[in-house]
Amino acid sequence: MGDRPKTVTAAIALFMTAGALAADAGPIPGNPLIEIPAGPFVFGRDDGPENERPRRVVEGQSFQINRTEITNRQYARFVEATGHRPAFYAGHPVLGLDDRPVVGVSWADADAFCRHHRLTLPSERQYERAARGAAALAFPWGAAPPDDMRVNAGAEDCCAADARDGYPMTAPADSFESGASAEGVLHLVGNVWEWTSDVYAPYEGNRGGTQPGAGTFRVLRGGSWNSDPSHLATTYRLAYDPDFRFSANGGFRCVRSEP
Ligand SMILES: [Ca+2]
Ligand SMILES: [Ca+2]
Repeated sequence: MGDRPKTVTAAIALFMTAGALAADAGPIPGNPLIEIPAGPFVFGRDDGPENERPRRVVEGQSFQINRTEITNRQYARFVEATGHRPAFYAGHPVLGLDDRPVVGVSWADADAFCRHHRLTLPSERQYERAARGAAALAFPWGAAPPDDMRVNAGAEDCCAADARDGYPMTAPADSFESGASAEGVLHLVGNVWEWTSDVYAPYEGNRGGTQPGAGTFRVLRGGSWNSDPSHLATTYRLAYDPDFRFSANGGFRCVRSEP
């Protein structure tokens, strides 16, 4: 028992060192890029909605992903530097706060932001690797179902806001540390849906037939502040009109991929 505190201290110090080594300040001030190592991971699943099938193991390349969703402060700097149109909710008393994830952006707005920083939107595969880890976790933090400490979510029934987690709408992008992924990425589930680079289509090997929106819509991932538990999943695919920029619950983050 006598040396137990020492062991605990050593374990915490090691974890912090590993975290520091894996982060790169990146091109967006205040939003470091977190290294996601190469290796096999599970993509898709067979026990959920038809469009998430089939489950298969794929070989992942290493990449880096923003630690947090892009914030209003970060998006405003991009608007100022480029003259790009502001986010639709930039002036909203809650949704427009500096530290909250930017919402009210089309797919092209999000893509332009990432490209301005010589980054791209994550592919569905990159999102899923970052969110599920190498061990096909059900959630970024593990197997336990979402709770008020880990996720900024909505009500149990579909599509209503809920403040039991402390936030009726968006929460600061840098919050809910206990919901972080193994690599330390925040809000991969909940807070705001996140645009991916992928055009919506059935997965390779899917036998479900035609899916509405395939070939034209883009995919959002992760659920948001007004999502119920069925949408707060690392595999759920939301196909959406890429030109729609009026969603108060949709944002994004960026990645840097290997050349
Ligand atoms: Ca909430
Ligand atoms: Ca999110």
